[in-house]
Amino acid sequence: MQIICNEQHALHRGRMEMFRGELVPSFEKPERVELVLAELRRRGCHALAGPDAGFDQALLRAIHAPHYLEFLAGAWDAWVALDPANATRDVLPSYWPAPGMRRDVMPLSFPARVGLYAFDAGSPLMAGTWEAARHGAACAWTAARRVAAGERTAFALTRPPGHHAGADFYGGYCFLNNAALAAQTLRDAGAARVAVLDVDYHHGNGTQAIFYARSDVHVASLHGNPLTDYPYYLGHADERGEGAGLGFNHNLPLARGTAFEAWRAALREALAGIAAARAEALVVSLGVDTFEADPVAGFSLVAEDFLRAGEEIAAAGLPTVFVFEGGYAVAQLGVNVANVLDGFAQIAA
Ligand code: SP5
Ligand code: ZN
Repeated sequence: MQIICNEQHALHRGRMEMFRGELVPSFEKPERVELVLAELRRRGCHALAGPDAGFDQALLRAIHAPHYLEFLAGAWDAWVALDPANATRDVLPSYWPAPGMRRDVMPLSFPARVGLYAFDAGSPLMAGTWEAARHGAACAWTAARRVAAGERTAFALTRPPGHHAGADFYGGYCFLNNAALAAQTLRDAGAARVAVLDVDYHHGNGTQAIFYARSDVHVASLHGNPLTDYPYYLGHADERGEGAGLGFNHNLPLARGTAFEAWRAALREALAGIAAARAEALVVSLGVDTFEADPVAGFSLVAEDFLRAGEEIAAAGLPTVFVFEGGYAVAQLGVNVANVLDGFAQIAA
């Protein structure tokens, strides 16, 4: 299998995230990708490559608002300009507009601007964030190009993850929506209809929002019920799309503690919806925070279940781009991700 990865991911190394009133060490860290890569190398059978040349910001504008991209590109310098001592601290938001307050006037104050773009206080932005995110997006774009060119599958092994990032907002450790970019790339390369299957523990609110009114990209997501789990304010079963996109968004919220059998039933339901939408290509937002020992999530999949999950996804028979998302039980991360890919490869071969 083709693995598209980069070294610049390590430039993003958030220090702390806000959790219940205190700053705790960030769960989303460079070791995540390093350990997955080590396990893939150990198993062999994978061709590693960097992103193709020619990726530029114009491609990102198919997914993200220009003013948001400008904000991300300039955020670090604006933060340090506030106070040189900020160079040793990450950006976290402190202020948000309440309902009824103005979002249509861009504040001059940088901390006030952050609150217009960040939807949580758990996603540190630092000096290398923009560069890491752009290289990650380039990997997702490249993996999609490989699949569009005829590969059965490719894996964009990148971080920071992407599925919580919307057209003009970030959160959930995500800044640029890699899966959305991969889906759009497949569309641009000629697939009439594309599906995104999001198996991360958390609802992919950014991906849903980006494609909510579109019928050409069907979005299906299996996740912890937003009544109890992050991102809380989106991901319910009655969110089915709007306008032309009505019927092309499929949420399958599951209770905390859900184990593989029930999870697989939901996966099959999601794949049936993807088949009914007559998708010609598939993007999988591959988070493995569904693992029983994950420190930020609540399902109870075990390592072996990830092999079965890969087999189920391969049985859909679609050209498939995998994009790395969450998964924070670092010791088992490599095995769990490699199991999905190996399960896929066994059926796809
Ligand atoms: C891509 C992705 O998986 N983003 C997830 C963001 C989740 N952020 C909220 C995490 C809540 C942290 N809970 C800590 C529990 C400590 N025992
Ligand atoms: Zn997640």
